[in-house]
Amino acid sequence: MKFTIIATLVASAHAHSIFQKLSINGAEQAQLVGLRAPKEPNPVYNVNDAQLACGIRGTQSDKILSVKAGDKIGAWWGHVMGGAQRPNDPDHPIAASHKGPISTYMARVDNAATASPTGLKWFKIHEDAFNTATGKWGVDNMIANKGWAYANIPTCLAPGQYLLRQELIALHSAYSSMGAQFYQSCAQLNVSSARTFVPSQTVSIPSAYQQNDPSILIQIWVNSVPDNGRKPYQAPGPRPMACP
Ligand SMILES: [Cu+2]
Repeated sequence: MKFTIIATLVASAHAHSIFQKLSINGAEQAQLVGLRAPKEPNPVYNVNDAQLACGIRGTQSDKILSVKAGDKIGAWWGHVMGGAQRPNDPDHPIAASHKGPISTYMARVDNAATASPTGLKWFKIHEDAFNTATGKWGVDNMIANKGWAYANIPTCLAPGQYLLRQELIALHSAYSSMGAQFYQSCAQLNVSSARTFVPSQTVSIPSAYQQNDPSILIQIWVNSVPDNGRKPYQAPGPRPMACP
């Protein structure tokens, strides 16, 4: 019995996930095309790590994907590179224990295939954090969507090249410092648009987050249920931009 419990804990500690594929208005792209992604499903723990921007350095596509303002971008998460680690992998797309918010950011760059991920001015375009009525986290919705989490390119956004960053924060062990797990990859996009909006409220990543932010150092387990006691939860960083 004791052995079983320990084995389960060890297995879940290695559950993790990788954002490794994109879709554009439902059209699935080939794996890793137009994407910078980690090779291994390991998270960043330190909010001051430069790799918080686009994930632990792994693969980097030489392709830039063409999209239009207003397009629906899908990010696909899988337990390991390729998806499931084995048939009926219970930790694919991610272990259900990994409750937390999913947020999507963008940043303007000169060349999306070559730009450094550090020193950029990021703005959030979407977040799916926590629903107090249902007790569901963004991660729960992604699992229900078979690994897909979506965000729309703002309709007003100025044309140009951008990195699109989707971040999943797993909060199951966030009750201790450095316990929150940050997973992210960055898509390389060329956005065409008829409008010219440039978001003025931006943040740097890293440095936007504090390790002891109440959204990052948090006990979500209340009475043995990871639902934050149904109290409101706000994802770290700014709120999503709104078109004027
Ligand atoms: Cu994990």
